[in-house]
Amino acid sequence: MAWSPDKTEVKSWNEWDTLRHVIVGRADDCHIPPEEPALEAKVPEDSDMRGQWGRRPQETIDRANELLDNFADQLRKRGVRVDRPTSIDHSQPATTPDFHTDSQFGCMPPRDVLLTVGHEILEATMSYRCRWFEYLNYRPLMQQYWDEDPNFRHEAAPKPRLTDADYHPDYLSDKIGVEKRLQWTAEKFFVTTEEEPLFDAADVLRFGRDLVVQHGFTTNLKGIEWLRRHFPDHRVHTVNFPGDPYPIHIDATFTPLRPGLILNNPQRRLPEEQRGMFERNGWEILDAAQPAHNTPPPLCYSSTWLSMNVLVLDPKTVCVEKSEVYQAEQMDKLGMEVVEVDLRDAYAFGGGLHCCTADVYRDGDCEDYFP
Ligand code: DAV
Repeated sequence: MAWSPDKTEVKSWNEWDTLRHVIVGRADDCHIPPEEPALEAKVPEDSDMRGQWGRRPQETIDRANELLDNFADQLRKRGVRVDRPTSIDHSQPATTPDFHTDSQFGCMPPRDVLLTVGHEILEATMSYRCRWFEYLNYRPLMQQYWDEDPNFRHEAAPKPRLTDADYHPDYLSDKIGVEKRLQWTAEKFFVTTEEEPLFDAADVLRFGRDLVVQHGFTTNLKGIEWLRRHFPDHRVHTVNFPGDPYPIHIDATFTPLRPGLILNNPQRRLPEEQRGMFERNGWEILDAAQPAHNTPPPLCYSSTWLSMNVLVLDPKTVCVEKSEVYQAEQMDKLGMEVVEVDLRDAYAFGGGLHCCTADVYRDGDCEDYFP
């Protein structure tokens, strides 16, 4: 049955079929959280964020909200239904029997927390203490979908304990240096241990029957095994990208645009031995265009490669950040219509156009692209 704006239905099997209903995050009350093991490993040695924490400056919150509101309006004008989360108070400390953190993170980006697979939305375990309660920002929407769609499966992965046993102490110095980090990621020695299953939703890409999951700082092998057991009708593939000294989240590294075509970050190429399933099935893996910027904006966790963190609206249409002119040009040459979205001043809140959204409904069914 065709999608109707008057009826809520949760369904999305991949990253590219026509988008009908989406969640766009909010910058409200976002914090730079205090130091904690997993977060320290992600912040580059020379970052302006080292040693800082607290509520983000109000003018940056207002500006990011303005851009996110505009993006939501742009999507609505194209006929996409857009829902927004309800921010909790992120200044509240979080304490469990196992850990304490003096503040939380924010209501951004939803892609990190919510994994939509078919009729299910799964709340990820997360791997940062400051993000343990982040799912609460989305619970009003989850409850609404639950009430309105009788086929919606609302699931939550087991909450991790996040004791010190979850993190390798070797990683917790600010003087490691990029060379050492690159060696460690090539050896698949990451900040998180295999104490218990850990994953962020943004480490997962959906290709119909196949899920491609990045092993890195935010997702460990037990997390991937948990996903494999949780989705028994899917094939779950583990990938890693040795060129990334701070590997969190797959969506500035590997970007499927349509069946048969993926952009890959040229500094973080998928290793040869992991390309088999794509090559055997005639998929092309292209190097993404260079970012337009040499540095990320101030107080930003992410790299300049948010250039390739695009949101595909359908196999011929893609949202690209407005200043990312090289990425837009490449999309144009690939035959895609480019929708320009001004978002760079919101990057610091956790990412780009893919990050700041989470799928609720896309057309299409669960197909097997890698038979
Ligand atoms: O390149 O810093 C950002 C991904 C955010 N979801 C990077 C990864």
